[in-house]
Parts: sequence; structure tokens; C-alpha cells
Amino acid sequence: MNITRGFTGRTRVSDPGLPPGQYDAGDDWPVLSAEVTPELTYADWSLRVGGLVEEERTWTWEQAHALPASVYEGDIHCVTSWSKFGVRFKGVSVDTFLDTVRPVPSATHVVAYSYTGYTTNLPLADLTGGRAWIAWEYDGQPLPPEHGGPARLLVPHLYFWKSAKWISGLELLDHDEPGFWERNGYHARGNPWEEQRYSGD
Ligand SMILES: Nc1nc2c(c(=O)[nH]1)N[C@H]1C(S)=C(S)[C@@H](COP(=O)(O)O)O[C@H]1N2
Ligand SMILES: [Mo]
Repeated sequence: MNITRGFTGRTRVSDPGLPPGQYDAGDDWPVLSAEVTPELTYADWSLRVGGLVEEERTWTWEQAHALPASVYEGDIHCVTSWSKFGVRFKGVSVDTFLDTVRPVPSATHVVAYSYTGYTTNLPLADLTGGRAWIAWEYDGQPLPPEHGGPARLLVPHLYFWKSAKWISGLELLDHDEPGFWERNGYHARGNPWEEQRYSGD
């Protein structure tokens, strides 16, 4: 018997993998960008991790790729209500970068910066524990520019707006500082399982 994805139940309202208020986008991967896609070469790209750390550091493309890679296979959830199941990203765990810079004890929050000026804020704890990546491969291919290539932040357990495309840096802070969407009414944390879409949720 040939069981296709359509029969595996992903579209059922009761799907336990689907957070409240979300629908399954199937094979579609919508592009959601507030900015024009920047043209960045690998040579242009680097990642700076600074702020409340013992030793801030910048990694070039080559230096970042020399770090141990890991894979995320799972789901992503956009606040505009599409979810996508079974995606596969490869990159380096944010833990690996943090291990090098060593956050000081007062560091509690992070602002992620994009090359375009886009920002988003996260609790530091949401970037640790193997739950966040700097990702540059999707489905075994280089991450397409419109999806954030050369590299994007990937924090799949939060709404996808936290996963800043064209990531340029992480700044560790001792307080929460709203980013682009968060200043415009979106939730500070954005946990899809608790439907934290807007600031009052
Ligand atoms: N730099 C940047 N990162 C961003 C965005 C953006 O507009 N600019 N949109 C966010 C939102 S709302 C979502 S749903 C995802 C969309 O990623 P995708 O276009 O690869 O689907 O990126 C997030 N990261
Ligand atoms: Mo989104």
C-alpha cells in the first residue's frame, strides 16, 4: 500500500503536532520578509556574538563551518498561522558559539541582528539546550537567499519570526529589549503552544 502524506493525518485539526490556531501549509514554504532580500556573499557574512560575555567573538563563514554541525528535523510555526512539518535544517548549535564567548551571569536576554536591520529579542534560555541553531542548509542544499541565506537563526520551538534571516549577530543583555515585530505589538517570547502571538497574550 502506498501511503502518501495526505493520508497520514497531518491536516487533521486534532494533530498533536499542530499548535492551537495553526494550519498545515503542506509542501509550501511561504517567504515572509519585511525587507528586500539582501545580496550577501559567503565572504560578506560573519557572525558576531557580543554584549554581556567574557570574550566577544566574530566568526567568518569558514570559521563557523569548522565548528561541529548539527541538524534540526521537525516543525516550524509562523505567527500568521501556517506551520510546516518535517523540515530539515543544518548548521551549528547556538550553544557552541555561546560556549566560546561565555555569557556572564547577568546575561538574561538576547537581541538577534540581521544584516538588513531586522531585530528580534529572545530570552537567553531559549537559545540554549540544543534548541537553537545558526543554520545554512535546508534539505541538504544551501539555504536560499529569500529564506535567509547565507545563514539564519533557527529557533523552531518559538514562532518563526524569532528566527532572524540573514543573521549577523547576537547581543547578550541583562534585560529584555523588544525587536522589530515586538515593538509593533508582537509577544516578547512567542511560544506557539501557548499562542503567545501578541503582547497581551
Ligand atoms: N530578517 C528577517 N528575518 C525574519 C523575517 C523578516 O522579515 N526579516 N520574518 C520572520 C518571520 S515573520 C517568519 S515567519 C520567518 C519566515 O521565514 P521564511 O521566509 O524563510 O519562511 O522569518 C522570520 N525572520
Ligand atoms: Mo511569521
